[in-house]
Amino acid sequence: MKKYQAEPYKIKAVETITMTTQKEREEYIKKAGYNTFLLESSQVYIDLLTDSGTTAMSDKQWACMMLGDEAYAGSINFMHLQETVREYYGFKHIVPTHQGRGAENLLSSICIKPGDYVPGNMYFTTTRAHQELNGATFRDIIIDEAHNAQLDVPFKGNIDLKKLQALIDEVGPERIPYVCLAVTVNLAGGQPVSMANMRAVKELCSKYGIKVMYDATRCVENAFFIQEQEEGYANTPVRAILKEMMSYADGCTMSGKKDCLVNIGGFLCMNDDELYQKATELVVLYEGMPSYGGLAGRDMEAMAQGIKESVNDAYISHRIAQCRYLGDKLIEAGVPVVRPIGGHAVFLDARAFLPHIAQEEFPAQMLAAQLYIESGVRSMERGIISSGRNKDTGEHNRPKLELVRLTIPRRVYTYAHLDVVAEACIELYKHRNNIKGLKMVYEPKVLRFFTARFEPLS
Ligand code: PLI
Repeated sequence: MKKYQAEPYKIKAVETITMTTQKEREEYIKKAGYNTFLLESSQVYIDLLTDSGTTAMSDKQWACMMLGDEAYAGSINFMHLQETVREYYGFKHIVPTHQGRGAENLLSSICIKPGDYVPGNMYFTTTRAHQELNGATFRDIIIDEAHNAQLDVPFKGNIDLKKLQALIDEVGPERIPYVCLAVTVNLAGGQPVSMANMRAVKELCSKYGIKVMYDATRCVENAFFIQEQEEGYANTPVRAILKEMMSYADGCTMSGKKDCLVNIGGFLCMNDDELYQKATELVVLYEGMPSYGGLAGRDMEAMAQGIKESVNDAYISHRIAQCRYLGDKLIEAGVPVVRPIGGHAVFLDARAFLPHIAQEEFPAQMLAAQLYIESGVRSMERGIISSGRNKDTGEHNRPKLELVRLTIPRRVYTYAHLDVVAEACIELYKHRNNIKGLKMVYEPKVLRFFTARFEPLS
């Protein structure tokens, strides 16, 4: 078998991309306030900003778009989506939402009361924002290893059961509405959680009557890592692993824009009838009827088809191979990246890349801007800017991980594109000592990384 498996698909439609000059890119990034989120996509050559909603849908999914039953209520596409989620994920109830954060909003609003604590295996930006908006304090209970970028150990996304137990002892189980367990952990580098850990978290929570709600956003990628690396799963199909994973949860939020292979969509799942009732009361306020939740019928049909395609073993092993192809090239060249390479991206370790820039001078933000200037490749800061400020003290949160994410959209780019990305990073690394920091000149109050603006320090 080849180390980097060839694409298990062929290309049927082509989207042209344009190349710009370095001089043009210097102007574009300046105009965008050194924030890659504020670039126009027409100014980008290879777009590794995110794997969210950037998937190439299959011919079958495009065919599904013609099967949209755009009824206001009870569309046939909702029935298909419901059947599919029940079959592949195993939950009893599903509430569609326009995307993942729509589901997070519903879950946080229904379950959290002010003064509660929500423990999780590292934060995600929108997830924590919804928890905090509803009056909860987030507690990071991921294993310590996850905060060490260079440490190459499996299942770095695992929950530290001692940290979970300590929180239960400290605040009492009645102030923990649920544990938010993410599979995989985006901001740790796309690191997976082992099946054993999921089982153990469920067991501990059951003792105290605490719910376990998954952030299932990249759950299929997580299932692949279990198949590859956890004892006893080598011969189990990803599809079956996924179902077992979900059996240790009481429900999940899902951003369909990642592992469900669609450009828009999400859902909230649960087994509890009462919780479902509450979700249906709230979804009509924020999203729409419980049978469409902010989605067109065609989008639900495409998502149902995407869920089926996502558990195809050839698809998912190629996806991970693409990430490793890029990661291995960088590792060979000595460029510091988060180890092991995760499921959706390669993360440059900006602390090690630019040790001469202090965290308050936003090394990862500047590294993403410089990579764009160098090559037209768009990436994203995942460090101090993404981490925001402490909701009580107003100080910057200072994550140990100061990263730039090179996120690989699903079924979009070829290995040749990834060669371009690798070469650009390697070139930049050679000139890293010339790179200086940034100052923030505009800071929005919530989720600042999306629209904050910066100027280079002289
Ligand atoms: O972008 P949404 O609203 O569909 O999903 C929110 C969301 C929830 N959990 C996790 C782990 C995510 O990664 C996530 C969205 N991620 C984005 C947009 C990303 O670029 O990683």
